[in-house]
Amino acid sequence: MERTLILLKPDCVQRRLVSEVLGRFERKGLRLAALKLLQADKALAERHYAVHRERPFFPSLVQFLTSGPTVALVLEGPNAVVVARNLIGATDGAKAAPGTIRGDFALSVQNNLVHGSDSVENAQSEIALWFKPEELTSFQPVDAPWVVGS
Ligand code: D4T
Repeated sequence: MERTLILLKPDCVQRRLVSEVLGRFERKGLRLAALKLLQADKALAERHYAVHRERPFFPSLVQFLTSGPTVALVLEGPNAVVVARNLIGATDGAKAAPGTIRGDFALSVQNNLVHGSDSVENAQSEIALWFKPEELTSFQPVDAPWVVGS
């Protein structure tokens, strides 16, 4: 069982696509472990995208992530990291495959609606960055035997 951090970025919230995007993860069978709407400040955005600090697009990316509210969530399930990344699609919305979230709703590289952790290790540090331990919960959905088998 894995956990992954998902951000529904400010463009997702502004475009009222939160329920659509969240619904795709839920329908796949991943389950919520945490969920909140918050306004990211510059420090949080810079830490989240610290790996890109030297890239030319970094200031614009931080500006974008702090430009409005973000929905942060933790999803849980078997192979949650790769399952979520596959649902999200390629970084550039214009090139992302149809059927993926970005392929269906995004045309931009920066404004690409959603973030998903790219490894189990990064998921753990990103979850710790966006959530306090007491904000995380875990439960066994009643349909688990039907979704993941026994
Ligand atoms: P995230 O991290 O948001 O899930 O996106 P990806 O994992 O798909 O892509 P990434 O880490 O390479 O890029 C992080 C973030 O930076 C934006 N970006 C990226 C940008 O604005 N300009 C660029 O040229 C690139 C490569 C988009 C996502």
